[in-house]
Amino acid sequence: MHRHDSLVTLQAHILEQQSRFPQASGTLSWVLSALSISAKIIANHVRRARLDDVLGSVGNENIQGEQQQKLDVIANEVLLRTLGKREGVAVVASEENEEPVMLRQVGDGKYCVLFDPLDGSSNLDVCGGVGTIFSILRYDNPAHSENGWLQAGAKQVAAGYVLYGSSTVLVMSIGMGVDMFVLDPAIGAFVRVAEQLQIPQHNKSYSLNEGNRLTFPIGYNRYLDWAQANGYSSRYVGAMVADIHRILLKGGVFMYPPTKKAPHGKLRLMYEANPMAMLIEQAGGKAMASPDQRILDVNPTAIHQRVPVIMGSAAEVDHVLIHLTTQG
Ligand code: AHM
Ligand code: MG
Repeated sequence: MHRHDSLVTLQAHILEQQSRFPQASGTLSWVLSALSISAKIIANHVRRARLDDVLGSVGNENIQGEQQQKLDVIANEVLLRTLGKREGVAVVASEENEEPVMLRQVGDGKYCVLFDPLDGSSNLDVCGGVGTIFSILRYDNPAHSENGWLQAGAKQVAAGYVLYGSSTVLVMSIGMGVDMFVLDPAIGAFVRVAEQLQIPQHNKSYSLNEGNRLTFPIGYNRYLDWAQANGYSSRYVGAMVADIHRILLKGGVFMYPPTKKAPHGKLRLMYEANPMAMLIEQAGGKAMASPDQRILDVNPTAIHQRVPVIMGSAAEVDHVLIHLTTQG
């Protein structure tokens, strides 16, 4: 059995980090604890798939024009209900809702929480990994009152994801490195299993939907030719949280390039690309939208906007970028 020097729960970890900032009000800690409770409730629903009637579509399309799965709706409601109770939250924005929901007047709430409640939900039918992704922005400046959530990812105060895989894992950052927790179902608490994660600098592994290869910009195909000639492996779950979790732990590069069907890529900037980019960079990796555009510097113009994604080990990302810019 693996032994830890000391057992630190997520709750204790958050209080520990908060105590390093004597002036902190504890508001962010309350928001993070709401996310942790949501994760436990959603994990419980995911684990009961097929025992309870939670699979399949509800027959509606969400704002993205995608079929909503029953569990998408359940997870969204869990997050809205749990975060709605926290006074520090002024606004929540979800992949599943057309417009952000204002919970309180600016000034009363301090944060905007953006999330994808259940990313990769089509994997649920086959017992594959799915996840919740979240991004937290400051929202206490009255000058920001209109569309104040449209801030570049570099301004995130916290970001993270929960992977409902063979175990339930929560990975997050408040801008001081990346820490990892596993839900211990016996005690109902997330227990810290790793601190200050660092992404491996190299791994000959790429992760993207190669089925779209014929409609990628040419540079991606130059990269794939090079990678395949150089002994790279392909690993793609098709659920961003599961793919990024693997890359964070083992290295490699994850991509969602522009395609004919999705000319700006498929992934959403505000609640998929930005939080993952913060985690990857905090772990020493690199996250780019194009050779000269860091994801975290993209200035958003719409809550559901999409962005191409190239992220992972810095050296592996660079191998992609060089093929996008040269005949390499
Ligand atoms: P979703 O938010 O509708 O679940 O879609 C996002 C998912 C990501 O998890 C994953 O990286 C991507 O879509 C996979 O797309 P594709 O099936 O085109 O490869
Ligand atoms: Mg998603």
